[in-house]
Amino acid sequence: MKRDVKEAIDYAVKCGFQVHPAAVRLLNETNVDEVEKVLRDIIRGKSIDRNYHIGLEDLKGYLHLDEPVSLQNEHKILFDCTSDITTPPVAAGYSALFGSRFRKLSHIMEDRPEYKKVRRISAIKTRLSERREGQQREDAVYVCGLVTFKRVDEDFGRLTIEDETGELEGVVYDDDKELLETIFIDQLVMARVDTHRKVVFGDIMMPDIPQHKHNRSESSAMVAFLSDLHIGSKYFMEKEFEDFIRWVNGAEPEARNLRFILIAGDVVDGVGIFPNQDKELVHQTISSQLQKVRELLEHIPKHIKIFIAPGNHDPGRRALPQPAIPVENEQGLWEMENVYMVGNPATISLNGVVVLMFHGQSIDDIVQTTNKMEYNHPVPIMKQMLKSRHLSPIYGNRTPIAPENKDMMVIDAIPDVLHTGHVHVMEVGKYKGVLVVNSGTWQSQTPFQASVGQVPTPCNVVLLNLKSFKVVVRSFSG
Ligand code: D5M
Ligand code: FE
Ligand code: ZN
Repeated sequence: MKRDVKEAIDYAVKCGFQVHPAAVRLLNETNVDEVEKVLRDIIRGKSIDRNYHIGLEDLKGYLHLDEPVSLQNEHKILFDCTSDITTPPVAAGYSALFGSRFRKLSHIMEDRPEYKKVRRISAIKTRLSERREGQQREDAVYVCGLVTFKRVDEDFGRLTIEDETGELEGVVYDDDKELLETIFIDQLVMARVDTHRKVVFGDIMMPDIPQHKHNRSESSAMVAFLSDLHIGSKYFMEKEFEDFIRWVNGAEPEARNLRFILIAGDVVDGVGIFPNQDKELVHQTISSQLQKVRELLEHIPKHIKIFIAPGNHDPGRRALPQPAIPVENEQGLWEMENVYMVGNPATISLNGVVVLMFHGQSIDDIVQTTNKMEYNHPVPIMKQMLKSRHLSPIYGNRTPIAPENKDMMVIDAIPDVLHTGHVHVMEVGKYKGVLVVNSGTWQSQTPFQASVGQVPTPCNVVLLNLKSFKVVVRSFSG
């Protein structure tokens, strides 16, 4: 008998337990790390039930030996911006980017009956001047374009819309004014153009999504949503994260059915991301931070697939869309058999359930420029992303956006789940059948966050059963 196995069995016997010969055989024949710890954990569970026999089933259950074959863990990366990222010249790039955005989002609008009444802004302006010269009123016309300016005052709102032929300024009242509050700068809208001396926009519409019937997995495989680990920061809650990993290796039903872990950015704290960051780091280089990531993730069983997308603290490029964390930074992570490095954003199918992962840096600009949107409630912001069919509409604020030829931040296909992070607040909601998850953080409140009154909700894991679509939140905060 192997020495560690013998010692572990002696320990069990000392605790008053009998170990079935089949279980002993299994321990001898398979390579089990920390055998004594395995028996200790099983004993702890069994003592509560006053059951003093350790059988083959107990071991198989604990070691997940029966499950990997019975629960599917199929994935498909449906979209990863990494492969589409180019670096065209800036000047051509931005007009190309906004042209692409305009076309993609207009295309979504084409299904609506009002779209037939859309006229180009240059044509609308011609009509307006003819009308001022006393010509006949015509049927309602609509405009479809990107919002370049908005302001909401006490009595009315102001709105400027642009298409490829020009800009049109107008005012909005009542319900449209309410709606204007939640509209993002640089998103696409369609609106009726009424004219009484000045332009009035009415019936404002966003691209939006129809009621969505989500896909389901055939088996009850679970996915865990994570983000904002900030490994390398002295505020990374390593003990709690290790508790999570211990739980993943344990015998609770949700853990035993876990097949996927998604990490939506800010995996590491990075280097030089904010002034004097070095004073808040325990690992001073990107590579030592990523090595630590690998060391931690290596304790996750290999039948669980881990998808890692970057955030604004991770290496690679800073502007959106962001390619996957480069292989040069930590080859070991790329080489792990159950780790998949993807870009930000990325769309992944997990047993047929489609998840759109996006770190969520644009939330900073949305909070700053949009009324009624706040850091401690990311869900309404995420719903608005679905309504505007765009992950990062606002250009020219804090979130750098790259001059790509194609706007990869448009939500072309409707996902079953929208997963973001960044704000360090865990919140879950639903919009027209789409599950929206902000996965919070594993970093305690930083001095910066304290100074601006941001209160994170760390160490909560959102778990989704891919068959029943039931969500459970498991807390590891002490
Ligand atoms: O962002 C963590 C949280 O802190 C997120 O809610 C944004 C906020 N944050 C970060 N930097 C700033 C600045 N400079 N101003 C305002 N709010 C900020 P993270 O990406 O983890 O740093
Ligand atoms: Fe973060
Ligand atoms: Zn972030």
